[in-house]
Amino acid sequence: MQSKFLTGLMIATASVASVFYTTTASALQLSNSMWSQFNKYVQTERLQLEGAELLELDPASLRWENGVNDAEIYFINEGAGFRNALYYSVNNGPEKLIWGDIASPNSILSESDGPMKLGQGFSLGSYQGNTQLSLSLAANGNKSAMYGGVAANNADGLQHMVAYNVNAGGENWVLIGFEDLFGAEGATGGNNQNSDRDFNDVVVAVRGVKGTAFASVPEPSAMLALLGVGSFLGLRRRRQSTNEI
Ligand SMILES: [Ca+2]
Ligand SMILES: [Ca+2]
Ligand SMILES: [Ca+2]
Repeated sequence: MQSKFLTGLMIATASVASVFYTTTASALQLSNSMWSQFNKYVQTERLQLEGAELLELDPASLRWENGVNDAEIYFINEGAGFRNALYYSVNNGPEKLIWGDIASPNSILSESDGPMKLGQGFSLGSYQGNTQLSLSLAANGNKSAMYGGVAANNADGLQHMVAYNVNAGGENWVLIGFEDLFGAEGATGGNNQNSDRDFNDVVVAVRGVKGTAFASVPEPSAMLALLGVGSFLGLRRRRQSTNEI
């Protein structure tokens, strides 16, 4: 009798433990210190991510990194008025939802009813071998306005995603920023949305992926600003004018 009771109790405890484990595993969350290591690159609204020391990656080149366990994506911040959604696809397969309403009471363009917590994570699963990862943003949750890492596939023909290699906590991560507005910077009329091209509308950090360094320079002025060359030139100009005086 007593042993039956104990067995029952042990089974009950085991099921509680497994439920608890499952819940814990799905509630991925970055520590504050890890989140800060990514968030420090997020500027105030309408200014691009800044990472002079970071290696920029071709956002179309992201692949699962061999030898890692689950790949995970973490929400770092959002500077968007839109309530954007984020999807992923594996080897150009069907798009699967990661988050459907990327808004937060604590983000740089906050919404008090936003459901997202800064640093919250999502498991993208476990893969082996050379597996392509694609992320795409549905602007304001609209799947007919999807923007991803291949410029030619975007409705305005422009790049809407930037990716950087970041070493944090002794691991390689990829920091990714999305632009959610259609069209060139400041363009109006037609489908254009007076975009700021700040690429901070959704910012995420991904563990367990790698990418190849970005070879081309799609927007020279933006790249110069991003790499701090603009401020260097500004400094030099100021120095020159100082010399002239
Ligand atoms: Ca923004
Ligand atoms: Ca927002
Ligand atoms: Ca923007």
